[in-house]
Amino acid sequence: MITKNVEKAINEQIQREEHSSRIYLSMASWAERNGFPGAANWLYVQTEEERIHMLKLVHYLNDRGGSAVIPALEAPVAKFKSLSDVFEQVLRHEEYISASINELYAVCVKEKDYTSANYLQWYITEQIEEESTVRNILDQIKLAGAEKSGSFLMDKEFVAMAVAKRASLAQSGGANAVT
Ligand code: OFO
Repeated sequence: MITKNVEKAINEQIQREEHSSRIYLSMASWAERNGFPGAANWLYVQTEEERIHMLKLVHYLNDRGGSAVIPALEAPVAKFKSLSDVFEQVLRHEEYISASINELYAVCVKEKDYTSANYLQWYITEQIEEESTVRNILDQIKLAGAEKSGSFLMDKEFVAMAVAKRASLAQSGGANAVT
């Protein structure tokens, strides 16, 4: 049985993961409307991935005898200055998520809930990859520069990254991995 403190902390993480999904959905919609179809594609896949992160925690909490509570969410930002502004914000958000997962891990250890701490290892590893992918994207956006040809090539690159991301999501079972 999970303790009340761990249950509360996991519910807060459920809220953050779902909020992440909505933040990326808002960014995807902006990118789609502003001539970046490849980046939009990548962000739409990221939206699905965050929803899976949220669902995994919902099932985990309920399976352990806790209660996953589905929270209200504040509206995400809808306007961005540029594509690099979008990805600067993605990076800041992922860094915030990494810190929040570390906090959640600390709560589990404090409560001597080593089962939950062990479960969270997956999220800790996932965050290393997510931060590094977004840093890499930001570097590429900077390299591509403001010129149209650079943006065009970068957007093609995004299409390839989105296809690879979707394939790896399907390989890991996608939404089925959490049911
Ligand atoms: Fe992108 O973060 Fe979820 O965990």
